Amino acid sequence: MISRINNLEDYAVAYRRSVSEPERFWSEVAEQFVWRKKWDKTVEYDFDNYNVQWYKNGKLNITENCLDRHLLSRGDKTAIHWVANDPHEKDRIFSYKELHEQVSLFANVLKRNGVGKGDRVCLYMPMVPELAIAVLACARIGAIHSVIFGGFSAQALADRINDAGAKILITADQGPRGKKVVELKAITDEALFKCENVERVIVYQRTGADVKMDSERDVYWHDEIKSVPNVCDPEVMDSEDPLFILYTSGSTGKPKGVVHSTGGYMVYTWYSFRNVFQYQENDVFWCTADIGWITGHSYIVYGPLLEGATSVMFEGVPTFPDAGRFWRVVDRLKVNIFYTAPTAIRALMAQGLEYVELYKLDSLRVLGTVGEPINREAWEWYHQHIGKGRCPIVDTWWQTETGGIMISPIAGVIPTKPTYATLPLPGIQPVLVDPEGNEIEGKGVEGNLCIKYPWPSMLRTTWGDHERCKQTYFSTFKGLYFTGDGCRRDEDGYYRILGRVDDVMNVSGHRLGTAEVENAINMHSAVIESAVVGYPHDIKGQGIYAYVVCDSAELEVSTILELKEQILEVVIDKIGKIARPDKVQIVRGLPKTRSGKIMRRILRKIGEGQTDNFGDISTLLDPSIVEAIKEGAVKDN
Ligand code: 6R9
Repeated sequence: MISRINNLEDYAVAYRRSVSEPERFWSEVAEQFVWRKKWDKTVEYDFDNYNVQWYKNGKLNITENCLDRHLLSRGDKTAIHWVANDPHEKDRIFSYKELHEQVSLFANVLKRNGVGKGDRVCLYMPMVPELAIAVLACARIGAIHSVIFGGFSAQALADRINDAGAKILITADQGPRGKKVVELKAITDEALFKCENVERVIVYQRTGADVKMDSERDVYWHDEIKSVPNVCDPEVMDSEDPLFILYTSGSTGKPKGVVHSTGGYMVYTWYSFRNVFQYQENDVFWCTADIGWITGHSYIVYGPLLEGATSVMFEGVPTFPDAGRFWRVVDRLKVNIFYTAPTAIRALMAQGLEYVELYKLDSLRVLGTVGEPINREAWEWYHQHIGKGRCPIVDTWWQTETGGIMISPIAGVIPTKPTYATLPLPGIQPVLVDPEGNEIEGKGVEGNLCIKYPWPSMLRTTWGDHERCKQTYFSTFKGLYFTGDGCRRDEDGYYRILGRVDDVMNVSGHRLGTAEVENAINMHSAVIESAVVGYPHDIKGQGIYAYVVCDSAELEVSTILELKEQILEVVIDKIGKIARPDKVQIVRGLPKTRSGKIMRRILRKIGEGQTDNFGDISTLLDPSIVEAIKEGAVKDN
């Protein structure tokens, strides 16, 4: 069958066909879904004005394919197996039948609260099954979901709600995470002072804490589902209707709402899920991501459910109550496929092997990583101590914008190589280009990673600003989608991602724009200007280094330490803890060229601990600044 790659020969055949006859290839893959009306044309595209349509005029509902389609053959099979933050709390298990019913109930709740096709629904929730249920309920009625990671601050939440123009928000009273509790409802209340359009808030009771409820605006989830029918016919959607918006960082200060559409996203997340991980009918699959990120969307919710798989959903963190938590859950649930981030692997590695050796881990068959480049030590540790040398590691490269995995080994089929994402999936045509946009052919070369042909789950636009989408992804190199990553193709033709070439940092696998963090820092009343760069960090991959210029007349603090504390607070307040700089250095000025451009290259080098080899600094307005910053760096950190 075309949809399943079982060996290298299958891969070679599928890849070749996907390039020589892409329409036929993707048409055949899509055949096995339930379509209310078949498409007229498989793909139509224009990369200059950016417009792409997959499965044109096809009609479908993605939840019919995630849920209804499985009811006969897999009705009693576990769809979602939820594990709580607290190891003493009972698991919650939803069969396909039960999930279908819960989604239908909540879809009716949304309808009763005035939500219809095309409306935006924001979700600000902990990792509870109700988050997946709410996501699917939106898709059921054709509303566009926008999940906002529960670690974002009130300000970041408000910005995203307003950008999406949502009238309704789903949240919870609180969200337990490790030893801490996130006050989701209180943060929501604060955010909503700035969101005039939100008329309704549905609150799921996770902990039962006594939270403030606005009698005109707020209702409880459990009250709402009591009085609605448990049947909800899926809304028939066009293949190109938006399915969701997910905000992500770019090189400007404003997060962009990446828009994915229905038909293509469905086909590609499913195809990539089953092939990369080689999912077999009775496997238990566990992706440890949060649904607030694309990895959770595609490989906790949509990909696995489209396949009829059992997907584990975990509320907690890797180190609570101790660094053996992941492995205890793997043994208890007999997890076969485990997918996590390099930053988690490095954090657990640092805690020592005693937390690993207590567990058998013999159910594991495939391991995966995502989100950032994996260093060799972490790869070897994962391979040897978790996979016991017998589980292939799939190092999956992709992005919020790509919707699904793009370059990755196919487990057990493509031979792996530490730190290499290896080869493109069928349908994906990567190219490396030089700064002028010329394709760099051959092997043993490096360049900017671009994709030259559309694939079904690529982003369609950035919400409310198509021009920005065109500018960001399709204008740097003509006729190509530009990923923002640098990449090497080695002597075997294998791809190795080298990291971002733009002003985007990757901190613990989370994307953050340097400008976003700078904007937050600049909100402090004493700050004149700032420059933020990423620097190598043992656990996080990259840490955040902030160089800050202050106006001493505005300083209302007695010590530099206090000032730094305040700056960190402002960032936490404007964005959230994930954006908290690891190092703050107060400097008297930034290295600027005569035309006023900050030479970030120099700041990056100082961040890396380099003290010489700054290259040509003769264009600097005041070269003595470099020396001063260097000395300060040694003293401060
Ligand atoms: C899925 C996801 C995307 C950026 C991407 C790249 C980095 C992701 C990677 C990787 C090296 C991998 N990245 N996977 N780098 N190896 N296997 O993470 O999406 O949050 O949008 O981040 O993450 O730099 O451009 P997103």
